[in-house]
Amino acid sequence: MSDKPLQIYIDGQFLPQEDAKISVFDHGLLYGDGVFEGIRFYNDRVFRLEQHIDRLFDSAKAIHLTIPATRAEVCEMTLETIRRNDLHDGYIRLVVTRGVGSLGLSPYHCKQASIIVIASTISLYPAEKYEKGLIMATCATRRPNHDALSPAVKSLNYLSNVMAKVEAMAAGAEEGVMLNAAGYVAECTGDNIFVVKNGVVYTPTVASGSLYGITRGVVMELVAEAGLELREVEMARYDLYTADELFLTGTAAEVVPVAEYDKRIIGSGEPGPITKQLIGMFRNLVQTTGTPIYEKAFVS
Ligand code: PXG
Repeated sequence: MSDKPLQIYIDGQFLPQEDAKISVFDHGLLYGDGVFEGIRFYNDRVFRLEQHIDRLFDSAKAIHLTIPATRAEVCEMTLETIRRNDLHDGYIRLVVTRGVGSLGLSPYHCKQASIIVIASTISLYPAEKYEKGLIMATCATRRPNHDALSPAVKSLNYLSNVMAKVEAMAAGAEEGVMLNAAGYVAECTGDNIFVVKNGVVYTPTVASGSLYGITRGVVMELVAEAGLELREVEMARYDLYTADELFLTGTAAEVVPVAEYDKRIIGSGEPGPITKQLIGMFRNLVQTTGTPIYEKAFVS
């Protein structure tokens, strides 16, 4: 990345990063009241932009938050933020906070939600992890139950994920598996999870407590394209321990193999053939599809 300060979009203005600030009375800060998206762009194209914007609006609707812009406008502010920073490959953090209110939980004192777009880069796992696989452990912290906070909402409340990440790292692992209240596998702290067993690909149902991951959806499409069978199931730790292959999906992580989980070596201990095939297909797709960032100016 260059030394030029990033231009950050906040509520209709582009500000240099040192001036890009929000109020201490914003309920996003006071209560984690808001929603967000993490989006990637590759080779001058934003990957699955519309799907991310749709999920953002769904998350907002679920928490009774009105985004003060249309979907098309949010797409355009995202693209314009990348253009203003003259970036070609990178990561977008799109945040909608409840906005400025009083010191009290009620969101009804917050006049208008704030929209923030940051276009930058993200540090992935080192390249070696895609060749060798990650080490994972089970976290003590559970995914929130559907009767607490819907695990499908991509909210600004990531404290349980942060605690789970701390637990995974304390166990000497790089990522952690989060279970639901019943003890079934939900997902990881910032990624969805997939198992390959006897040539069939499995992933936990969203009802198990996972996010509708955009990368999860893409990998489900790629599994079908590869002529493989995919099953969404309730999954226990046992199914992960005994998997032939295990891999994670996420916007930041992309598709990354797992080599070891709770001290059990997964499969042969090396990324398996189906994982490798899906990584190849995914890399090809992100480089060749997506919403163009810079071509729009030429459309009459
Ligand atoms: N589950 C959770 C809890 C997530 O936060 C995913 C699954 C994967 O979803 P997508 O749509 O990205 O395929 C996520 C998203 C990070 C980081 O710094 C990770 C996410 C979001 C923001 C930051 O690792 N993961």
